Amino acid sequence: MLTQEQIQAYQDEGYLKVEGLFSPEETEELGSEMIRIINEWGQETIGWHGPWRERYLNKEEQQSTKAVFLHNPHFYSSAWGRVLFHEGLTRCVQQLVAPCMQWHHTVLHAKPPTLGTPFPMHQDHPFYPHDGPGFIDCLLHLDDTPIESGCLQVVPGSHLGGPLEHITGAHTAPHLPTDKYHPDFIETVLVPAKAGDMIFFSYNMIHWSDCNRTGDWRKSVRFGFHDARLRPPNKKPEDPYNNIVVAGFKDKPEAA
Ligand SMILES: O=C(O)CCC(=O)C(=O)O
Repeated sequence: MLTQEQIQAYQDEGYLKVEGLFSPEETEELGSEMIRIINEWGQETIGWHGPWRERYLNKEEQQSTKAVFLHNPHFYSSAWGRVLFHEGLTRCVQQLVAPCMQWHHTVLHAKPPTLGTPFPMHQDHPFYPHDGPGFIDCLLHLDDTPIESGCLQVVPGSHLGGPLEHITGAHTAPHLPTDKYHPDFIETVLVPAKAGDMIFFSYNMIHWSDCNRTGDWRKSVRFGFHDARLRPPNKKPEDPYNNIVVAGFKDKPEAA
């Protein structure tokens, strides 16, 4: 159970780290299953594309970063299916957002050893817009993630301004314009973590992370959940918008 102070901190700052939400045994099982998934199904890329790379990386590094991204680990491993109903996780998202929570996605973001890719400043809203603020990202750390391995960095309170305009298009992953939003101009808070820690954050919170410059992997998995009443803004009212309900019961909305 979260305390009232933790819930208030999430509401005020837009993020909350919960240490040891997953036990060492749970983290070890999920971590070793993930290594097997990466080895059998994973593919290394340079990470997100886009003009932002010129502002975050030197010329040589722009082409030599490494990343392994993988959606839906539950397609390969039942442990990654069961975890959607993890009691500690579902209780936290209920307390932080709403009594009935719907799963949206699970995605691995792994930064391999030298040189794991950075992520530019962005909100997650443009990746999966919904019609309200009740969307929470949950970053489960599978490895110890010190500052040098490219831990998450956040702009506390930035979620309160709502969705911002991002640079988008086929040539780039959505990111905030680098002439205004860049670590050179915007102060951010480092959130290093240990394996088993979870960082909860609003999809409207501005965040980024630097390269992994250590000799170790930095693997984390982001779960996205939202208040089951939320919908993508351009969905027709008559079209259902359902997915796995991980906590609570989804009431039928009243006809408009
Ligand atoms: O894992 C990270 O460091 C950041 C990933 C990210 O930007 C995200 O989950 O939206």
